[in-house]
Amino acid sequence: MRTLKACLFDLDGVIVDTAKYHFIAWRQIAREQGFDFRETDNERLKGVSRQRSLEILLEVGGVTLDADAKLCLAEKKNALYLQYVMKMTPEEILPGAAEFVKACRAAGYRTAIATASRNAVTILDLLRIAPLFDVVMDGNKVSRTKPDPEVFLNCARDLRVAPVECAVFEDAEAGIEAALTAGMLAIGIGEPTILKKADLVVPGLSSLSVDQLGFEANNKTVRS
Ligand code: B16
Ligand code: MG
Repeated sequence: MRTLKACLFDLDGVIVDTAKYHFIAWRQIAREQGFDFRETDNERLKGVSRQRSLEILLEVGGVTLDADAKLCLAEKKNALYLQYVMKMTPEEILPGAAEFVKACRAAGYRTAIATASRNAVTILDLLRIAPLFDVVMDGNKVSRTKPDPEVFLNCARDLRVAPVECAVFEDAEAGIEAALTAGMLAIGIGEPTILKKADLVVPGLSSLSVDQLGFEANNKTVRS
């Protein structure tokens, strides 16, 4: 049995669907490089850092570029992406997400955002939900991306709780792996067939109650 003290939320795919804007921006970069980038390829970019996303994109198109050209393209993609992000409003928060985070806080859990995105603070401000999180651990503050557990372990450290006292909410396979490596309870948001290793998978935060979360934590044996 474990006592839960904190809830760590991934941003894209859990709190808000920015994947569609990432896709539009990456597809434009691909077209400029002379190849097509499809929505199925976009799945591979979820939860992955910007630089790593570019490498996957270029791999799909069979394009090789030097480091400077890659940096330039990543910056261009981000400028395109931000054109969409800057128009975001609180209506784009995924169903039940803000309510679930508020319920976690009301139940006494500390809360954090744990994301690969370097635009997280801007997005949280535009959605007007920044005050719902005690800690924002984003792509500017970590050096290793998921499936490395660094982002989640940093959250636990800053929240002053033990990793075993944390639950992670993640839509990407690499994020579930990272949570389990950190020794945390891993709640998958999405498809059970993709998030096979998660302790529990739900379609969205609107399908989960804080009581159910406590129940899952109680039933998970602490890994040594
Ligand atoms: P940025 P998450 C991730 O967010 C996205 O899923 C991923 O597609 C993106 O490449 C990454 O953030 C970096 O985003 O370009 O804004 O720094 O799922 O970790 O919240
Ligand atoms: Mg995600």
